[in-house]
Amino acid sequence: MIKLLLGDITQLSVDAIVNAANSSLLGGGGVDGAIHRAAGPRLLAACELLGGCEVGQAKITAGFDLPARWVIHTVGPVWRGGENGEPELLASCYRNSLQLAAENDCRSIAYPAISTGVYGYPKAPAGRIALATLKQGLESLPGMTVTLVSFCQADYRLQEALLESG
Ligand code: AR6
Repeated sequence: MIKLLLGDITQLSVDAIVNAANSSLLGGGGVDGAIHRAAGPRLLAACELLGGCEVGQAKITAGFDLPARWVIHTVGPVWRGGENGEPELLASCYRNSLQLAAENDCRSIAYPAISTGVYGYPKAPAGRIALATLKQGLESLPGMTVTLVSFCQADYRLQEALLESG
């Protein structure tokens, strides 16, 4: 099942939240900064042990001070016009994060709109990729609930339109 939510992903009591990180996994701005602030310094200490992460891949840590049990750190592609593998890499972020959640017995996972902030991926194509990839992944994970979190109303309305048109 796919649900939409307008709000702050750091507040969610789900099994796992996804972090739109960078390849160092050592924190940054945007949702990454918000997650590190809310999870506390133990998150950075855990991330330091992971040795970074490739674009399109995902790694897991505990959620520490977050209501979520796990944080799944994935690294979205930087938008460079769309002809540099960006769609495949973004799909891979959604797919690998879902897979990692399932491997860790999660039944609920929440995603921010990966790559659509600092990394500049246009929101509508990014949203279509998220929905298509997650719908496909959920076919073999019938018990999993996915929440797509929008941080502003305009993004929420876009997600709603994409979900209805799909
Ligand atoms: N809850 C939900 N969504 C949020 C929140 C929040 N608390 N805060 C921001 N967003 P971005 P990226 C939305 O820039 O484009 C970092 O510095 C935001 O509105 O966080 O993948 C990393 O370290 C946007 O729609 O991630 C990397 O260097 C979405 O989250 C780089 O930014 C993603 O925006 C990654 O860039």
